Amino acid sequence: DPNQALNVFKGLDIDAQLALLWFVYEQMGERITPAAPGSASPEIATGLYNQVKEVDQQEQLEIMRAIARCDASNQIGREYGSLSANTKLAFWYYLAQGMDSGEIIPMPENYELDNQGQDLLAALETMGFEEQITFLRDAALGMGAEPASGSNI
Ligand code: 45D
Repeated sequence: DPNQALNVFKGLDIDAQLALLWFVYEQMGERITPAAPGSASPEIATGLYNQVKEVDQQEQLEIMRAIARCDASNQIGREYGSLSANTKLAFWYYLAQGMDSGEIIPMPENYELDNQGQDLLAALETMGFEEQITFLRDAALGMGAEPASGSNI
């Protein structure tokens, strides 16, 4: 179930988390569409995406790693942290599309998930679309630094 999957996800190292999201994106493919209008803020996600697009590839990767590990010293990670769950997910979706179009650093050609990651991917593949979205939304929600006024005091 999505909750158990999330626990496994959080146990992966940061690079494996990014790689797993990428493989999920590839596997969901064209079924991902902006579902309910208004449930995300596409302008905000696009604005943040554009900031990532501007920097060189290595820095793009460092930004994504910083978000994934909730690094509060990263400006984009802090902005990300203040977004709603759906907008966070839309942002990851734009990043993945950017990887497809060549605007964002691609996956290394021969990257392979470790066993734990492969098992998780296989488990996610058995889930329905709604459950996958639940997993992704929770995964995206758990990333990024809390805003200064948040509950992480
Ligand atoms: O060199 O608009 C490694 C809703 C190794 C509704 C690497 C929705 C080292 C509103 C770290 C692997 C929310 C339902 C390199 C939309 C190394 C709405 C790089 C749906 C280079 C759209 C790895 C949204 C990298 C959905 C760069 C369902 C990995 C969105 C990057 C789903 C991975 C989005 C990325 C998904 C993965 C996005 C960017 C699954 C993104 C996945």
